[in-house]
Amino acid sequence: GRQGCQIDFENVSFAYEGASGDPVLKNINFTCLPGETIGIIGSTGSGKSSLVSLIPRFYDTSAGTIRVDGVDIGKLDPAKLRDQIAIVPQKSILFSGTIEENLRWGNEHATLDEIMQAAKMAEAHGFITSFPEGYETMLGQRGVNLSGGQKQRLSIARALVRKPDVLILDDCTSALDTTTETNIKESLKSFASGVTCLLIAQRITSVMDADKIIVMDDGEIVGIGTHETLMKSCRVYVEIFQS
Ligand code: DUT
Repeated sequence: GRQGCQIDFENVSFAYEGASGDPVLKNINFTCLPGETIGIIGSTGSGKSSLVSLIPRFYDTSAGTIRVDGVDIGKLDPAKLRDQIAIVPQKSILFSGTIEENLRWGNEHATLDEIMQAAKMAEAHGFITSFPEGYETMLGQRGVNLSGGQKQRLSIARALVRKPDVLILDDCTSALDTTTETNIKESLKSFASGVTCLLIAQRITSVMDADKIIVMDDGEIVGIGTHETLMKSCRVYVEIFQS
């Protein structure tokens, strides 16, 4: 089992190569403790996906430092770093093959038992076993048609099969009802010894019970705190709440 990492952003700025104008991220500072769940909220284009894409070094910062368990990620072996971090993207990427094959992708050594464990946590085991062929069910052109929410749950399960220290969910619970979403979050709390989780969301209800919520606006953090604190102190957060 894995522990969950501490993540520190220190004065991080970032601009996409070749892009003119303002950086996409400006002077980002925050700490995420091992096992914490951090919500990230903000309008479209505010920089949420860009921020999390820096953690596995899909891009390098323009300025500032990101540390994982105290070590500058610029000094870490990228392959090792990426092995610790699982990102579930906005659009799930499933391929033609069985559900089991899709869930094993990224961790070839996973046993069927581990795969089922992950699927249970992601609230996917129920609908998978309702198919006559269960985990052998084919996906893709000649396979079953899955709903958006079912695809999202398979993507989350696939990430959990990897047993990451850091789990990043990039707005991938939008097609789930709130009960399913809540059940998944409850399971994550008991996952291994506690994964560090960054949860990007559109809805306040998706993040309101996080340990901390980061509010992004135009590339900047305009608020960090619990739901209660932000409701009292962060205009942008209240606007999202009311919209
Ligand atoms: N951007 C690029 N190149 C990319 C990705 C994004 O120039 O490859 C720009 C678009 C936007 C800014 O970066 O002006 C921030 O985008 P990001 O996707 O990080 O914002 P978001 O908060 O995640 O938006 P959304 O909620 O729509 O996913």
